[in-house]
Order: sequence, then structure tokens, then C-alpha cells
Amino acid sequence: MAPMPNPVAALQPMQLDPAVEEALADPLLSASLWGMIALMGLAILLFVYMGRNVTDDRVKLMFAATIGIPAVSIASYLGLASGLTVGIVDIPGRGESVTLWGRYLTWTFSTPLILFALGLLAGTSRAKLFTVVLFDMAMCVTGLAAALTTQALWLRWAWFALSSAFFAVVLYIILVEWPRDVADRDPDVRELFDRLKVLTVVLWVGYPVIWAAGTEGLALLGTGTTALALTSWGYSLLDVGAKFVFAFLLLRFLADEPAGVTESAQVEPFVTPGDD
Ligand code: RET
Repeated sequence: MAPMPNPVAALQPMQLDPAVEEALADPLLSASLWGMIALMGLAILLFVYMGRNVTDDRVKLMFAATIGIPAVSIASYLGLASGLTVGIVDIPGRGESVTLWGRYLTWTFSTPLILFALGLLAGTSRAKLFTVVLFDMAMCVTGLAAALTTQALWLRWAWFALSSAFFAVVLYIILVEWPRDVADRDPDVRELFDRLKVLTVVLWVGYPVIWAAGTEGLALLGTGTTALALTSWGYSLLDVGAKFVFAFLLLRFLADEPAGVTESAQVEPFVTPGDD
């Protein structure tokens, strides 16, 4: 008689690849993930507390977008720490390498929130908000493709180049278009925008640099667990600035509902052409 299939075996949980398990067991790597889960959890509590007295609808919108940044982030890091969004790629000429691909996936959801909040602060148009979010999401998805491509090494860099081209559009809007939009706003809004603009541009440029130098790119520090942990720390430290410091500076300013950012400031995304 043919052996009966074991129905319980089919119910067994998904198994992690031993190389992934080994990487996640590394204290340096896991600290770069669990440390961020703790920080982002605290950030959510702090930001909700900071917004407790906000009444203006436009300020509430900016608060919601900004609190969404650590909210997405905590899920992103939990995905990595639990191994759900960590895998193995066979990079041509280099062999098998562990990839924390979940980062690129979740940037698709967190980075638009950063840009949305910054664009609203600048008082930009709906068209520019849409454009920046579109190209930013395209940058993240093509960055994910770069990390997961195994067909040929040059194809990984082709995806990297495409992602960088989309990134150039995002930088152009932040550095050229939005400063024009913010020029006729209150001086305190302009000052904060300038600070956040510099913070954002400097830190965001660091991400492709880490990609290119780290385990996904040229592997300048090798491909072992320590190199993976250092690459992960690089991204985590950039995240502290690009998400936590960014959100904190913005919300500290917004909590008092300054006149330059409220509904009554009538900035373009909320004004129809006949209104002014
Ligand atoms: C990749 C690799 C491909 C080329 C480029 C990249 C840019 C990534 C950036 C990420 C920013 C992430 C942030 C996350 C915070 O939640 C995908 C690394 C250009 C700019 C700010």
C-alpha cells in the first residue's frame, strides 16, 4: 500500500534558510534591527503625544503623514528581524549572499510619506507632490529589483542606474522646485524647510552610496556576516536621521500650529484656481 501523505507536515511553518538564520543570530546584525524597532516604537508614542492638541485639519494631515514614517518603519524592521523579508541571492561571480530585501520594499511606503510631509510644508502643488511620490516609489521598486537580480552582474547595475535616474528627479524637485514654492511663505516655514531639505538630501544620497559599497554592490568589506551587519548598521543610522530626526524637527514646529502652515494659509494643494 502506498504511504499516506502526512497532513501535519503540510502545516509546518515556513523554514528559514540556515544562512539567513545564521545571519540573524549575529548580535551586531540583530542589534541594527531590534534597536530600530525600539526607537521607532518610542518615536510613535512621542509623536502622538506631541500632536495631542492639534486641531487644524492641514496640520493634522501633516502629523498623520509624519507619524506614518515610524509606523511603516517598525513593520519593516520586524519583517527583517523575523526573517520574513530576508533571503539568499546567488550573485554572479560571487556566490550566495544574504539580502535584507525587505528594506527596499518598505521604503516604497515610508519615503513617500517623508516627501509628502516636506512638500506640504513647502506649500507645493498637487502636480509636484504626485510627481515626486511617483518617481520616489519607482526609485525604491527598481532598487529592490537591483538587489534581487541574479541573471548577470551588469543587470544589477543597470537596475541601480535606473533607480538613480529616478532619484535624480526626486532630488531636482527637492532642490530646485520646492525652494521656489516656499520662497513666498513665512520666514519660519522657509527656515525649517531649508534645514529639512539639507538633512534629507545629504542623508538620502548616503543610501545609494551604502548600496554600491556594501554587500549588494561592490562588497568593499566582503560578503560575510560582519560585512552584512555593517551594511545594515549603515542603513539603520541613516534611518535615524532621515526618519526620526526629520520627523521630530517637523512635528516640534507643527505642534504649535504656526499660522504659516494651517488651513487658513491656503496653500495650493487645497485651493482651487478660483479661490484666490
Ligand atoms: C537604492 C539603490 C539603487 C539606487 C538608489 C537607491 C536609493 C535609495 C534611497 C533610499 C532612501 C531611503 C529612506 C528610507 C527611510 O525610510 C535603492 C539604495 C538611488 C534614496 C529615506
